[in-house]
Amino acid sequence: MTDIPRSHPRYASLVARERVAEGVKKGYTSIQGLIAQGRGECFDYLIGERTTLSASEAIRAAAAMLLLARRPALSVNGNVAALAAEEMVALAAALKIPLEVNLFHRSEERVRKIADLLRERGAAQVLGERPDAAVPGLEHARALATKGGIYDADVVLIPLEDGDRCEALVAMGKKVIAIDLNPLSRTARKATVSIVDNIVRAVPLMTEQVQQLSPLPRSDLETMVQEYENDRVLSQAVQEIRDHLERQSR
Ligand code: PTJ
Repeated sequence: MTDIPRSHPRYASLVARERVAEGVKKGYTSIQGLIAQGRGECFDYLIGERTTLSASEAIRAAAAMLLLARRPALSVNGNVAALAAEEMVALAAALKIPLEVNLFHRSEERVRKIADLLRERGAAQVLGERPDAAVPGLEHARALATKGGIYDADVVLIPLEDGDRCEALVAMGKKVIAIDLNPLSRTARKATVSIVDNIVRAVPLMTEQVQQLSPLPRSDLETMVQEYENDRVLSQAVQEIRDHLERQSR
């Protein structure tokens, strides 16, 4: 990786870019992942490269939803592996659940490399290498899922996803938590809880929330989930971008 000095004003963003480029070189991130990263960087810039109030609210609701779930699942693709492998392993450990590799541009080699990377970073169990079910309504290999994982889950976390799979999972009756820097994306619009934040910031905050909320009674968690309104939170995310741009252009 290119050596980025910590003093560089765009340190975090440049390190993330290097990680995705490294993922492509090592063969676990798709070449298309570079374009997704560029789009993400642009939205992160508009948001102000911080976790906004609306994102914090979504993160809290997502943590409550994961704790209430009968069978939660966490999906990992090539960009997620490059940017937040350790952080996803920590979230899975806090929830005591496996991670599942689930790819848009699927190749068996990439699935294996991502699973190996997650195990290297300490994952106790990784699903996705031997899918035995398919999400209805999706064509081709991206429908592949695992029984006991995403296929049977009642709540699924899908970071950096495309809208089709989000919609298909919702159509199966699942609650879907998205992490997507674009508040206007189809994924963000279709998900049950949309976290408009960079995965690099959002996942550690989710793990923190899972740890903080886990001692609470179920009724408190249920109230948090019931009070959460995704449309309102997404409108707030757009307003936060507007406000940020206004401050910057003064
Ligand atoms: O590894 P694969 O084959 O499963 O492919 C993964 C990608 C990400 C290439 C694939 O899912 C894809 O093409 O996704 P999209 O349709 O480009 O959507 C990705 C979304 O994630 C976009 O809305 C981006 O703005 C957003 N995004 C990109 N980087 C980040 C992000 N959101 C949060 N944090 C990021 N770092």
